[in-house]
Amino acid sequence: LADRVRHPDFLQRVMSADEAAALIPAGANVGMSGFTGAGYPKAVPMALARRIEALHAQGQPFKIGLWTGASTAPELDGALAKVGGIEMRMPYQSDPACRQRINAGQMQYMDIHLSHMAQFVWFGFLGKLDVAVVEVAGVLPDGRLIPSSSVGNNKTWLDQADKIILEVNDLQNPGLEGMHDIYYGTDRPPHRKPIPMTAPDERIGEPYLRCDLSKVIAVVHTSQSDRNSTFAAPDAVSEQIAGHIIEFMQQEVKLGRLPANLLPLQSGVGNIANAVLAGLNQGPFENLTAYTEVLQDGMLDMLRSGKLASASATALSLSPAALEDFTRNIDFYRQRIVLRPQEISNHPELVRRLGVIAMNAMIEADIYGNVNSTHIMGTSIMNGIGGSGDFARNGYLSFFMTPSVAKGGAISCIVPMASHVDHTEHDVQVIVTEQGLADLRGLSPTQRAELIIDKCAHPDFRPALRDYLERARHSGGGQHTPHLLPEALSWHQRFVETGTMRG
Ligand code: 0RQ
Repeated sequence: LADRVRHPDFLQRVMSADEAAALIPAGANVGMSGFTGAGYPKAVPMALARRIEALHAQGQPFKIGLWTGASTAPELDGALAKVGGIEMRMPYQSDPACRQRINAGQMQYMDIHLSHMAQFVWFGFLGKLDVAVVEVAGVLPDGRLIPSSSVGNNKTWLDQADKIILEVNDLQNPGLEGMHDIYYGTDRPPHRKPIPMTAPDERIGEPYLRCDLSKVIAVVHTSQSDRNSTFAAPDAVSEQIAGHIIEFMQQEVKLGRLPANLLPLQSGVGNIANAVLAGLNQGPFENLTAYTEVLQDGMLDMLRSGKLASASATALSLSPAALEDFTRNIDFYRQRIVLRPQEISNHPELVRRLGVIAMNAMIEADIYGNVNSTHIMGTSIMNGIGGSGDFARNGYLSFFMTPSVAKGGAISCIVPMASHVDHTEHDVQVIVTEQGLADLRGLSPTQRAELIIDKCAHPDFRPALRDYLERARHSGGGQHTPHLLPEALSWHQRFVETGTMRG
């Protein structure tokens, strides 16, 4: 471990994961590292879960408040949720065990914009942060920390927590050193200054995390890889969605509303996002840039092909094959990738200034362009809003994409009224399904409804949507956003009762 931990006082605090987990008190708010399955602590959460399980078996209550960057992995969210160890989880999760407990009402979850999390902690809105558990790639002789494969909220956790537990993971590539840019210029209102960044690849901070040694209560050695999920190869539906977006962008360039190399791209997680990136990699645009939160396989492909000149993010989220390439060519990638705190990667000021093109997947949209990114049938959480709101509200252009139907065609992803709204009609400029693309800019609600039904709805559901709109227009109710209130959510109710939205 001495080659990774080059400060003697940190070395003196080395202990086992079980010993470190024993230092976390019941009821503590714990800020853990981790963002989309990268850079999360692996040993301490598992040890804490074992401890909680043993205590629960003896009838002793023990839960923590668990704050992270975003989603983590089975060793963290999964292990702690399974033993009933989480009282309140924030800000984004995608773990099946967490989801199950949240939807069963056994665990609290506060789903907030990823850019809000750090500042809400500085403001004191969420209570005291007791312990930080942060994975790092190493410790410098002067006590600064080399971040690992994600930055997330680590700067804030290290700064705000009373006590710090570090996991030094020797499977994290030492070549990550120098890839990060940690900005320490943030302050609370009324003392805020403009963030001095005008290009997506600009470095404005330092490559290391600051750490107050007097707060470090444990250093744990781990040797375990990140989650590294594999992505499915793009399917026909994703490719069609990607095709519509690229055609639209070409048109915007022709009309002089986008530069030839577009504007910095933000791309959400998942297979559609990867298909869009694959499409762009084959597409006509050169010298692209990315200002996003997660770097998936698709962006590495684009960096390698030269289509993408640079990428800024807060986390890597790579398949095993992409990780291998990343490891082999880390010097190449270090010149082109900047990893930043999520309060910077998702900052509204920067997203607006840089003119980011936001592309995110959704669960459903209604005919007026309100978007649901998070809830199934209005009540059950899927994952969370993540960064989609940070980018959609503040970007130059905001795309939301989905296949037109889900669950083998039983569900229309275009509905009369969204069963939950994460992105309002005011923040949604373009809706895309495999059927087509609806450009909603400059349109009134009823104009939007006609376009969304025509361009995006599945042909099987189009007549029923047209019929709904038509009857709402003759219902005698308000005609700005016509609705039949008793019927507006009847499609969802029908699915809940019969397993299909089809009448
Ligand atoms: O369910 O797995 O049980 O079959 O929802 O749907 O089509 O696999 O799509 O994996 O791209 O996820 C919006 C959830 C899409 C994701 C969402 C069911 C469908 C399937 C998943 P099954 P797909 P994806 C940056 C940006 C919010 C956060 C965000 C997400 C499952 O993209 O979490 O944007 N976004 N972050 O069957 C009922 C519908 C449905 C439906 C799909 N209309 N009704 N179920 N499903 N449509 C990243 C971060 O912020 C970290």
